[in-house]
Amino acid sequence: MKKYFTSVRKVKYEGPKSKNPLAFKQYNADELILGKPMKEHLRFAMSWWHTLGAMGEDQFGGPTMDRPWKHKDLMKMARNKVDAGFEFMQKLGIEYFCFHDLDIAYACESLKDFQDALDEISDYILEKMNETGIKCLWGTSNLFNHKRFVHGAATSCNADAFAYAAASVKKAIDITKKLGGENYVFWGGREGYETLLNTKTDLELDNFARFLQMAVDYAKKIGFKGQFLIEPKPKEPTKHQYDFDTQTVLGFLRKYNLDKYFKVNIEANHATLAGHTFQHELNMARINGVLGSIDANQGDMLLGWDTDQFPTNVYDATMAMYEVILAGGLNPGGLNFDAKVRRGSFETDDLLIAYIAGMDTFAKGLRVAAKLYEDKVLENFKDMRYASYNSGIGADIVSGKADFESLTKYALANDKIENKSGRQEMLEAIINQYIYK
Ligand code: XUL
Ligand code: CO
Repeated sequence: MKKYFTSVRKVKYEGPKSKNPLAFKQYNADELILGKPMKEHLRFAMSWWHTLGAMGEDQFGGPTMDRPWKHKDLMKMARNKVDAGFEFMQKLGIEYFCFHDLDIAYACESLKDFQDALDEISDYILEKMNETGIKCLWGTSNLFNHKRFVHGAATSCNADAFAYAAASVKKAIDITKKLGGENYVFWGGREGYETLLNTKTDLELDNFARFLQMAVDYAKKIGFKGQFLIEPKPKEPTKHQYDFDTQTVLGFLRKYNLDKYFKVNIEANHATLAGHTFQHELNMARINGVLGSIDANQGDMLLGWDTDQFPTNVYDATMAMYEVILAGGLNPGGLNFDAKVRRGSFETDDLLIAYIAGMDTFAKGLRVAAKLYEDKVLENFKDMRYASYNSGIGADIVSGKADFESLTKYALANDKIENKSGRQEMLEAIINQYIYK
């Protein structure tokens, strides 16, 4: 079989001193961290779309990447992509992949032809999965690319588009189930609005909930046991996306009694587009018990759009893995690189180099976060900071015993409030110290 990534047979762990660009410096799959192999903490996944589909196009220019799996015959190309993807994952020791229906197949004139193509290509993917042991982290349906979704999918003003979207999600759940997918993602590609002048937000949101309820009912019916995930994003492609951020998603799910069926897939660059840190979104998901999975990437803080860059920021990865550890891990979720190489990084080796950089960044983040966690650096400080709630009036507040009258009585007798420093700079310096090690 044709090989696509010929520069390396297998990417190995060579340690922090290695100068080999095609070796891991931090990611040592089987090394135990907090009693668990690194690979089980991280559960890395390859994104089919960015890795095998993206060709370097942007708003101003066409493809820059001449991928060796390109072929005029679209089914042949889809099969080449399967071969290339599995070779890539095996070489990097990545055990999961994520896909949209459109990225594993290709656009067809009719829905029937598209579904037939999906059946054929998923048979081939399944063959490769059985051969290699590589698994599916999640599947999804692309409900944003084609012009039929110009006004949205489940939130479209056009009921025919709603029906088409339902047929697409039904099929994508079928394929995800066939591939043993551990999760299914809903990213509301165009579920939002451009202007309120033409939008019935009430009907759109009710319909969105109806759509998600249908997905829940269908999954039950066919015995799909994967975790449903919603991926928040505040804007882009629409000016306002309904799944703005984790807290907005939770408010929506709770209103429609859907909260027990969904968790969230947090994407780093979506968090920053919402004006949050990556850690904020993970934290909000964790404290609400809905941290499902992660799309790991980073944005460019000087640009206002979704750049989907490979993560290289060790500080952010550390704080992200710290939240993951506190959440008790991601399983059945994982860490999917929803990231693409830059337009100028057009050689196939750049894909290997980018994944190695991303995997090393999160491996280093995990190492640092595990030490912070073991030493209880932040937890001890926080416990001390909130100690006033452990006894006396604080304990009465937390237990629900206090009311405005009892608090007023207390405040009148204790009106000289003494606060202590939050020691932010000290904590930041300690985190740096852990990273220096
Ligand atoms: C888009 C995005 C998607 C989802 C899956 O911003 O992140 O790739 O992850 O549809
Ligand atoms: Co994503």
